[in-house]
Amino acid sequence: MKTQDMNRDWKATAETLSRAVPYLQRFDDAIVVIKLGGHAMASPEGMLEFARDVVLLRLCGVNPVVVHGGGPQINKLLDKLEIKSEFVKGKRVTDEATVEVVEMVLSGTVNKQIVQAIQQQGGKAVGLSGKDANLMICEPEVPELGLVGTPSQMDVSLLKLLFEKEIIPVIAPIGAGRNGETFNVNGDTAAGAYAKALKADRLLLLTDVAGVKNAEGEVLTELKAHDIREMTASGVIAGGMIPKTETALDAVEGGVRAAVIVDGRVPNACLLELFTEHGAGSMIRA
Ligand code: X2W
Repeated sequence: MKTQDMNRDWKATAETLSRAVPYLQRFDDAIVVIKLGGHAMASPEGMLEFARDVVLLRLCGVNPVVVHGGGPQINKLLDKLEIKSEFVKGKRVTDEATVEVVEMVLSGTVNKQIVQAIQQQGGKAVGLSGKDANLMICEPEVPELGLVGTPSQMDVSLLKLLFEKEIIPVIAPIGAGRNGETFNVNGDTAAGAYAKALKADRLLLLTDVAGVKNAEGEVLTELKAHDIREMTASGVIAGGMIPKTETALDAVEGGVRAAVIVDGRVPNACLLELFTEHGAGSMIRA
């Protein structure tokens, strides 16, 4: 690079940082719950970038909480073990044999990959599931789904201790049952439950789509709860977007300041969403 170009580059970096000051102030000590889906973890470069963004958030005084999924990773091991699996309305029907694999993959492999990636970027992370310190107690959701849990009691006191020590919690969506059961919880549902229990400033649901679209196919950057209801009733919001918008709605009506369906394919999506006027998806407020 020529010296002149390099100067321009550094100047742009300095200007970007300077323009971020009001956002850095707004999010100082804020709690931001980030849902990272299993698809987003497929590329090592994507993981590295995500981990670096989370470390930067922590350095900027934000308290990030990562709640992850791992659907594709679970499918892979179930296939290898020749255990058949089916989904009803986006949720995996989970029997005893399946939940054993789900916990192994989520709490074992996936959780530790994220913890390690964050630490490779210089952060300090701790891997947990809902079973640790009674974080998330669940009840069975509906009998047809077997061991799929719905969060019924949250205890986030451990997370607050971790914030004080500037440690980043990375949480697998597994819940404990009152009778010793292990529950498989949808990753979005779990992220929403943690965000509500923490009264988070933001819930960021990272996805692989551009955001919530209107009937004309345009991405809407800001929506109110009633917009979501109308668009769902009229069928404009459909398919895989429904669980995301439902989680977002439930979160903002449960005390989360705003939920954002973020396009995780955009580079540095979390930073773009929190620290620039631009944003990177659809923001939902009560
Ligand atoms: C999910 C948990 C993982 C998850 C499952 O078994 O696949 C239920 O369906 P993604 O990557 O976010 O889809 N649980 C009940 O949510 O993963």
